[in-house]
Amino acid sequence: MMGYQNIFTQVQLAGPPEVGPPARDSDPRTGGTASSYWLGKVFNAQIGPIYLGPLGIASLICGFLAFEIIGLNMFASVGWDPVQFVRQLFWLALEPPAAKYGLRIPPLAEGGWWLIAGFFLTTSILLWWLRTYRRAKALGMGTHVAWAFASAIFLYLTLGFIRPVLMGSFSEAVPFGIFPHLHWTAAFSIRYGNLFYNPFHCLSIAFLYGSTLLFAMHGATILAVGRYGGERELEQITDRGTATERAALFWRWTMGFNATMESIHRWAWWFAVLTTLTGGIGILLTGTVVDNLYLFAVQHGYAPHYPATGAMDPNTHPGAVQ
Ligand code: 07D
Ligand code: 07D
Repeated sequence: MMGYQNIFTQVQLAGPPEVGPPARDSDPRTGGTASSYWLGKVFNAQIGPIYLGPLGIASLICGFLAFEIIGLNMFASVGWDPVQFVRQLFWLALEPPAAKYGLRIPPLAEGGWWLIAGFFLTTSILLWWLRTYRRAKALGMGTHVAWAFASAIFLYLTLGFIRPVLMGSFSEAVPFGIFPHLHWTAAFSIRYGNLFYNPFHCLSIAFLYGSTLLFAMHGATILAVGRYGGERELEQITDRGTATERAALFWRWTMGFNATMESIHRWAWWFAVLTTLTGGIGILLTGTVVDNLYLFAVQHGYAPHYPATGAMDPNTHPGAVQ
């Protein structure tokens, strides 16, 4: 029923399975497709065909190995007690080697497992990147997804490998673990004088916030003109229909100008890509080029000298814990 649509209603199409166009290379995609009404509530109802090429399988194996090494080390850290493993799961960690090992190979129990897990996780991610690149080529698509993913991988590699190597120690890298990686994030900020004073952290935040704003505006706009065929966005680049005209006029009315059906996707791509690209640059410079971000900010006139704030150091208050 093509009735009135709002944000809580949607149209679920059901038809013969869609197998997709032929690929340009050998094509070991599974024949099978299935359909799920409930998955269709949020995604597309059709599941598959999936493509399990050698890169995909190798990536999943490496990812599984990393996951197992991390999980078993966490399990060992609670004396193989299943109850404590579940209870403390979010707090458990597989930590990188201590600073005394520098970039040398440490014993397994003192960071060796961390290195091995990191190796497999990185291999898994890089193989998955190749998969996104090669599948796009096989379908005759552009490689925009792969290059966006590469930007995220750049931040990941900076955090866990490139910067630690520049600093001369794997101890600088991030631990595996749900809360432990947040503790690392907080400690990193404090250690290097408050990440808020890193201009690249500011840029990364602006692009992250900008990404959510753009995503909300774009998603809302297309849904709002869905009844005029607005979701056929790309056709409407060359064949501007009434949906595009209404959407564009809406934004000119409300904010004076509008993106186009094509340019809005470039905006989205660049905002997302620049979040992790500027972020990675910021991390790369912290501790390597700038040792203390607060002092750097004082030096460059965007943070006051401490006494100039007039605030009392709480440690000097009567009754402060000494
Ligand atoms: C929704 C797409 C799906 C992805 C999901 C995450 C894993 C981890 C755990 C094997 C948006 C899958 C999770 C594979 C499995 C183990 C031990 C993406 C979506 C659902 N973080 N971080 C999270 C990672 C860093 C920070 C959550 C990864 C940096 C803060 C999840 C990396 C710093 C907060 C997670 C990474 C940092 C989080 C939710 C890699 C600075 C939160 C993520 C590989 C950037 C939030 C308890 C999410 C949270 C959170 C994963 C790196 C900061 C566990 C894989 C070192 C401040 N991070 N993170 O939804 O709830 O992403 O933490 O670099 O508050 Mg993190
Ligand atoms: C982590 C890219 C890698 C992920 C990959 C995916 C898998 C498989 C499996 C789905 C996220 C791997 C996939 C493993 C998944 C399944 C099954 C992207 C990643 C390859 N900060 N901060 C940022 C804010 C503070 C700190 C960025 C806000 C404090 C550090 C972002 C605030 C301190 C780092 C951001 C705030 C601090 C960051 C991350 C507010 C802590 C980073 C962008 C309001 C006390 C990272 C330059 C991103 C960075 C980063 C936001 C505060 C520390 C914009 C909004 C001051 C150490 N912070 N932050 O996309 O780039 O990450 O910094 O207070 O390293 Mg911050």
